This record gives sequence, C-alpha cells and structure tokens, in this order.
Amino acid sequence: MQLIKHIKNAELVISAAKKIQWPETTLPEIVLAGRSNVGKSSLINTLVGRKKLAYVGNTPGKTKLLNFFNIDNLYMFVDVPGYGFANTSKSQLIKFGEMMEDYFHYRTQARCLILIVDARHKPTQDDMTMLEFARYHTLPTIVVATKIDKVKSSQQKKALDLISETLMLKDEKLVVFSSETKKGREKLWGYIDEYCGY
Ligand SMILES: Nc1nc2c(ncn2[C@@H]2O[C@H](COP(=O)(O)OP(=O)(O)OP(=O)(O)O)[C@@H](O)[C@H]2O)c(=O)[nH]1
Ligand SMILES: [Mg+2]
Repeated sequence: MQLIKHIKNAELVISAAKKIQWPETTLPEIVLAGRSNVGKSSLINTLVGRKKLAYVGNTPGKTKLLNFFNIDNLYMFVDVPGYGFANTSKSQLIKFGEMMEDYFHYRTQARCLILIVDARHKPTQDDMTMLEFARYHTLPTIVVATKIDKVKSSQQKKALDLISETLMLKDEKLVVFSSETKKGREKLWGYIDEYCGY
C-alpha cells in the first residue's frame, strides 16, 4: 500500500516564451511532454489533485510557451506545449525544437522527463524525438501510458509492449495511468520523488 500524495499548493509561476523568463529557482524540475490531446493537462491535474490548474495559459496551436508550476515549493512542473499538430509550419517546428534544446541544455535543475503517450496508440516519431532529446542530455525519463481505462484488460499487455518496443525502452520507467480512475498516480509520484531526491 502506497501512501496517497497530498499537494497543498500548486500555482502557475510563469508562461515563458523565452529563456530569460524561466524562473530563477533551485527546485527540482519535472518536464511533462506529449502529443496534443494526449491527456497531459488531465495528468497534471490528477497528480496535483486540482480540476483546472493545467489549462491556464495553454492555448493549443498558438504561441509555444513553457508553463512553470510551483508545487508546494518542493517541485517545479514544466508543462511543454502539446506537439504533433497536423498543420504545424516548419518555422513553428524549428522554434519548438530550439526551445526544447535550450531547455534540456541549460536547465541544470531538470530531474526527469515525463513523456506522456496514449495507451491506445503506437507512439509517433515526435514522441521518439522527445525521448531522444532526453537520452542525449542523460535526463531520466518516465514514459506514462495514459487513458488505460480505454483499453480492455485483455489488450493491455499488447498495448504496453507496442509502446515499449516502438520507443525501444531500456532504462526508462513505464507507468500505466488513467486520469479517470487515478490509476498509476501514486506510482508516478514515487518515481518523481526518487528522481528529485525526496
Ligand atoms: N478516458 C480518459 N480520458 C482522458 C484521460 N485523460 C484525458 N482524457 C480526455 O482526453 C481529452 C484531452 O485531455 P487533455 O488533458 O486536455 O489533453 P492535453 O494533452 O492537455 O491536450 P492539449 O493541451 O489540448 O494538447 C479530454 O477530453 C480529457 O477528458 C484518461 O486518462 N482517460
Ligand atoms: Mg493541455
């Protein structure tokens, strides 16, 4: 039995368009990334136990901002804009790539990447690219297969194997998750605490 993680305060510190706006803190940071509509905001809200925290400043398809959330003065969550829009222009893609490259390169307090994928689908090339960024910068990654409530029990092993194989997971953790049932919440917090040194 794992204890239930209780968060008292969670607040948006800044939606940063560029590096100079990143908050000056030493809190251990957790980066959360995934395809648009994968369930990232829901996952953040489930982790912190809020209904609407992560919708702030998150306009899909518009300006690409990194949203920094202070969680109980213990963690900083960094919400990366959802990627994988069909109509993303080349210049937007380059900007996004540069923003992430800057982040992985300069943000020394980054402790882990939470890469969110849909348990029902094969991960995409964009997911792989994000994982490779993290591997290149030796940032530990937790892959979260969310919306598992949408996959029949009999199909779950197959779905998870497809994710593991497609992303060629080795050292990365894989957590099965659902924002509907909160499955995986405490396990994910356990890994976050481990990587943050708590
Ligand atoms: N069944 C089920 N639905 C989910 C789950 N997580 C998210 N959803 C639904 O999936 C849709 C997208 O969820 P969001 O959390 O807004 O996804 P997002 O990745 O933040 O999306 P964008 O910010 O728009 O890119 C919503 O309709 C959610 O209710 C889950 O674990 N199970
Ligand atoms: Mg969102």
